[in-house]
Amino acid sequence: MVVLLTGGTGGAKLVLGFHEETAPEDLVVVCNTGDDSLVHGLHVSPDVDTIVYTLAGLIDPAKGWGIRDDTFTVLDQLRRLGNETWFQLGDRDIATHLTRTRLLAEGQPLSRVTAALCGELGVRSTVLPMSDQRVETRLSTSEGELSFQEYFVKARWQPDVLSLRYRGIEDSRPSPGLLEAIHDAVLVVVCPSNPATSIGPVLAVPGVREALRGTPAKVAAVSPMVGGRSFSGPAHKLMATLGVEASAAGLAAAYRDFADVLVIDAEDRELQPAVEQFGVDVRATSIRMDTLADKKRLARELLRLV
Ligand code: FO1
Repeated sequence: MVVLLTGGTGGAKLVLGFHEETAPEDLVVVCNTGDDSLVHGLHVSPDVDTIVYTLAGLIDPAKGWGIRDDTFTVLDQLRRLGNETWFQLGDRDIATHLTRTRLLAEGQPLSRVTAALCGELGVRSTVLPMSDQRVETRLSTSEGELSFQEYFVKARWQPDVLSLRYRGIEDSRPSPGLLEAIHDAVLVVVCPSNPATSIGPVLAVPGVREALRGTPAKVAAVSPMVGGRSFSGPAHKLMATLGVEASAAGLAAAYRDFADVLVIDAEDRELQPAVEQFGVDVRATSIRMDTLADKKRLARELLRLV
């Protein structure tokens, strides 16, 4: 069994590579839920949905989130009715949020709701939200305190971030089966997702970090950046909130207590000694995942570690 810890778009590329290269039933994908938001009264779980849509073959490949060829009739009407519409919800995507919101209101935990959505959409891998309890990433910025989506989508990650916290994390518990999956896996992969806002919340759920330290599985992390800049999004800008520099070496510092190996881009090869000084092994290879072939090749390289 392979366990993948991930956020949304960046991590989903590697998740798809694994999905193509292994039996889908052997994959457990653990998703960040710190980005979850209530939008027009609906519970939106962007990272969970990005993974589910990716594995169901529904993802919009251009945006990396939402459903391919979706329409926006509901959003247009919401705008007409005077609602804020900076968060783009497609019509088919809204069907997911309506279903999730109803099932949650009926008392089902998010993990069970996610399993039900996976079942209906034909996803055979296990997709686990990190926790059934509500955790919300809050950023203290030059423009005041913002939720993740207010920072990322509405403010286009322009405000300076002074600090961040995961509201509710102390009272959260890992989703049922999450710690067992980490313990029973042969390989755990930390996907190339934002270490502060995507992986950080997953690691902060009580018990997860300890499980990663204690597992007999090989634990590998893939860098989300090259040359000190992220492939997409603000990962490099937010590394300082973890107290580390924006580089592969900073990532090694952040993950050193549980990572056996860090996969960095060949262009960052000169950082190998700086990573190794944290006691983390290095694999330098191409970590760009523009094509399906790239995603599969990187998954194969990671599988070869075990
Ligand atoms: N990202 C955007 O940049 N703009 C949007 O309007 C937007 C809407 C959206 C709706 C549903 C969903 O599942 C994801 C959506 N995303 C949007 C992506 C999301 O904000 C981020 O990719 C993740 O939260 C970061 O991992």
